[in-house]
Amino acid sequence: MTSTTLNVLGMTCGGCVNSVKRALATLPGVRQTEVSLEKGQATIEYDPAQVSPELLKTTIEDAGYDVKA
Ligand code: 9UX
Repeated sequence: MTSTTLNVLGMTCGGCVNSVKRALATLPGVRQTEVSLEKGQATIEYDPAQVSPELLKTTIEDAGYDVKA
């Protein structure tokens, strides 16, 4: 299992946090996500055999937010 923290731009309320969590939860291989509205960060625990960091990023972007490494 691997963990990464991504900077997520554009989250402005708790609903955004839930949107990001929901989007990530649809990906096979994602085990756990912690999303901080205050920090604007998502920490994601995932199986690198099943999901790539690039897919984590594009999934958050497709949900309507921006990701800055
Ligand atoms: Mo809150 Mo975010 O009303 O996509 S859910 S701003």
